[in-house]
Amino acid sequence: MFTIEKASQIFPETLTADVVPAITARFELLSAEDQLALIWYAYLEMGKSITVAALGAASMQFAERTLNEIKAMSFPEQSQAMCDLANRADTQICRTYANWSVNIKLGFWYTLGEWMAAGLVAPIPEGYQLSANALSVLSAVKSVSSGQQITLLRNFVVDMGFDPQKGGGPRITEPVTPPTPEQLREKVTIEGVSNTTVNSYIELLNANDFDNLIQLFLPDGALQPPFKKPIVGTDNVLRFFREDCQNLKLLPERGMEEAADGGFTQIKVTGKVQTPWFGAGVGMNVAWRFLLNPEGKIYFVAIDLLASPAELLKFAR
Ligand code: 45D
Repeated sequence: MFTIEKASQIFPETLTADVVPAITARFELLSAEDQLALIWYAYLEMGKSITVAALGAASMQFAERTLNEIKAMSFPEQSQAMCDLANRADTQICRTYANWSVNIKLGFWYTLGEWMAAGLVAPIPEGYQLSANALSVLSAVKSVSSGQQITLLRNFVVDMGFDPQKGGGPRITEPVTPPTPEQLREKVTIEGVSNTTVNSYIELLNANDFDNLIQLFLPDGALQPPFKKPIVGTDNVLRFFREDCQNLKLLPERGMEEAADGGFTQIKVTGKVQTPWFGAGVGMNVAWRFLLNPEGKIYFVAIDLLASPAELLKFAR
């Protein structure tokens, strides 16, 4: 029978963007100053072709106290606070930061970036020279596709802060917005796949209807986000949906389905995903690899960030 471990190996020919964890690992070895400057340069460079959207003001209120605290500091103190985050130092701000959900962290940096550009927060020093290693990481970042670049930026940011054994306090997350009303939901069609569970998965996630979405999963089912370990079980998967999956746009294109052991069905779908941060400006090339039990419940689904657009068409038999 299937285990999560075995399930995660379905469709082994799928090539994922391994440059992302490789570049992230090299980034982590840089000094805090280099990290901040590198992100700044990468962000400026990307800003020429894609724009970041500030998410709702409502979601920013969770970082507001910390942002105002930083705004009130002197420039050297601000630089220190940002270096502390990159250094994962044990400070109050770093502990607060560690408890925030991904989107709150991104919104916090988005605001700091705006303030740096506006002269309200200490800029990267004029003429700052990146180390040779940092220059090489920066050129690696510039060389990958926009979907891979935004994944890198997100990776750089999420692991900052100080986390005394995962969260010294309660997790701070944005409120869950109500699901899209039925009449405004969009139906999807996927070339080569006609499976009600898969279609419902896409439609319910696009509608932020997480309570119904979780019903598609077996109680011990799992979801594996790109470059992560599987998240297992109803409570954990539902929490992940509520915290990290609001307002995504899944645009599946094509796929294939085939029988697997024990009456299970394995289905691979490829297509694009847009994040609310960049909207239609960045379409990430992804694959969904589903394993459904004989009753059509999801035992496992992996979401992979693909190595190249060619992977969108690859369905080896
Ligand atoms: O340090 O089916 C400055 C799942 C300089 C769910 C800065 C999914 C200093 C199931 C510029 C100020 C979620 C898995 C920093 C599907 C400094 C499912 C600022 C997939 C840090 C499909 C930097 C969803 C800033 C996917 C502001 C694949 C950086 C979603 C901002 C992917 C970076 C979403 C931002 C991604 C990055 C979003 C906003 C990769 C956003 C990335």
